[in-house]
Amino acid sequence: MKMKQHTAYLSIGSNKGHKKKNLETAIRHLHSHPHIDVLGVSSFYRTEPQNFTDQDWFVNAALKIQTVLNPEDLLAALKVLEKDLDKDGKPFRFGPRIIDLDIIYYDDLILKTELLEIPHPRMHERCFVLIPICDIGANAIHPVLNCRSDELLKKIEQQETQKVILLD
Ligand code: PH2
Ligand code: MG
Ligand code: MG
Repeated sequence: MKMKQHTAYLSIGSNKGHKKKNLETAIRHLHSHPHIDVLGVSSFYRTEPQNFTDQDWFVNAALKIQTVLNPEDLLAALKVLEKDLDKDGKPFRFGPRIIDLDIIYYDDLILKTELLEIPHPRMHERCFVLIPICDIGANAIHPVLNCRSDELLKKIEQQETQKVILLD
């Protein structure tokens, strides 16, 4: 039986160790995952830390994937990968980490449980998420705000002072 395929957008970030290499390693692992196809990878950006600002800058990117996994199983797969690449884990919420993988969109699903919220609850305030998302999914619709991703970015671009610099 053929399982239904879903399209999801992920945000990926690292601010510990060799950040660019960490992203590349995580993307390689995702490519070899039996239930995940990586359809698109954005440019990489050097980004100023948000929330907890007294830490190293991040390298951030976004991924478009196709998967037969349901949202909870996809989250579990991403957590396994985060753990595999970072045995120590992050020291505290929003703190430094080798790899962070977040689900931004999953089809046009709206979901809020104790474990998981989709779309990601802070994505529309974050240039470090929206700029990479727009590289690969400018027309992806935010199902709660009912708005294209490039429109979300336009709304915050003017007031948002966060620095996001294209990595060469
Ligand atoms: N992730 C956070 C908190 N702050 N700042 C940047 N620039 N990039 C991130 O990926 C990031 C952050 C929590 O996951
Ligand atoms: Mg995160
Ligand atoms: Mg996370």
